[in-house]
Amino acid sequence: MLALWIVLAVVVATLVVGLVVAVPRRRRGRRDGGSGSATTATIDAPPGVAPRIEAEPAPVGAPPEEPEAEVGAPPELRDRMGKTRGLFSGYVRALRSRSSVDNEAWDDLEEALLRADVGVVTTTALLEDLRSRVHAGELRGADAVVAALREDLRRSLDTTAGTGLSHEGDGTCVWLFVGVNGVGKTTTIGKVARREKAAGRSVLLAAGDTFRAAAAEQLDLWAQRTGVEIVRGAEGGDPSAVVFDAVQRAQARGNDLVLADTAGRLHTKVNLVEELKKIRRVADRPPGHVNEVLLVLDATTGQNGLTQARQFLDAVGVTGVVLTKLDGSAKGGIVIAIQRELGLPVKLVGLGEGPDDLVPFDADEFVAALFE
Ligand SMILES: Nc1nc2c(ncn2[C@@H]2O[C@H](COP(=O)(O)OP(=O)(O)O)[C@@H](O)[C@H]2O)c(=O)[nH]1
Ligand SMILES: [Mg+2]
Repeated sequence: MLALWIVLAVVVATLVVGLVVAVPRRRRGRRDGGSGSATTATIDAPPGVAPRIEAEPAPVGAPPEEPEAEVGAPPELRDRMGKTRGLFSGYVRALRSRSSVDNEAWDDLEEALLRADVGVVTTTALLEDLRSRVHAGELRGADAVVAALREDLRRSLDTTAGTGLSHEGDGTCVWLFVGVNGVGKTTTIGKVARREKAAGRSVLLAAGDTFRAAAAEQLDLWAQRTGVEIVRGAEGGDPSAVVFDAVQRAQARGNDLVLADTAGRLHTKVNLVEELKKIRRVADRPPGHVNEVLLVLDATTGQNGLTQARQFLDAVGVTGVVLTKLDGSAKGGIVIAIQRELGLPVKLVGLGEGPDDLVPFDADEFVAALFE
């Protein structure tokens, strides 16, 4: 009996020791993410909050950090636009099941467009046109109205087709990223750097958001992740000087492209606009030339984003929009409002926080995602 108790005690003790050793190992493995890379930093900053940076300390004598592996397959717009699609396609299905297009049907369609944040101006214009075509006998029945709306939306996005990002010109090409705090400028720069590098271009990042030290650190992490160079300045320093240095460095090193981050907030609004104008002027001086000024807008803010956009438009000559967080928003209709009300092409769309979650905007895919 005593022998049996001793055997049992030994077995239990072995199990306990095994667990104590195994659990921390498993936790550590998860934090490493199994990427095999020394770069394990993650950024998880809600808008306006300094990013939380968690990094495994590199062991002494460890090899230099390797940038992340190959660019992965881009996400599908349709898969990531679940919220907008769920909302919009539900209304469209209900409309199709109606025997006639009565007042209630028009109200439902209006509600669908407004809830998807297409905006009052654009919604009114689209529906007035459809109504008059129904009255003229040109469109008969709900299916025809839905098909016509789809075609109208597709056509209103036509001007965005084929508007890629420009690399033209001699010297150092600069793309500036502007927009209010928290919309996703820094994250987008990281993703763009990765895409451009994968396309064979040599990229240099300019940490032009000198408002907070954390902003440059966040960009630095993206530089490490993507294996590109970065030029940083001091916190509170002159952002134009950082961008100027970056262009000089890029010219000296033969980089093809400078991606310049900017602050979304200074101490006053007037200063921000003036500062952005200055950055643009400095970046545009030979050997630099600004080919793109990309206004980054957060899709979850919907129509408020348009108000922000107008302030930047007048100041810095925006060439296109990057619409971020379309994955988390039911307000994807903002794409249509941006195009129709601001006359700006949406060039890129952010579909998540990961390094590959950025795709060129495709009007056909977008409209199909809304209706199917
Ligand atoms: N879901 C989602 N989150 C995003 C996207 N783009 C950026 N974010 C997140 O938005 C937050 C703010 O981004 P950040 O780049 O710091 O914004 P910035 O202040 O404009 O530079 C971060 O938590 C990002 O991970 C996107 O396309 N989808
Ligand atoms: Mg930033």
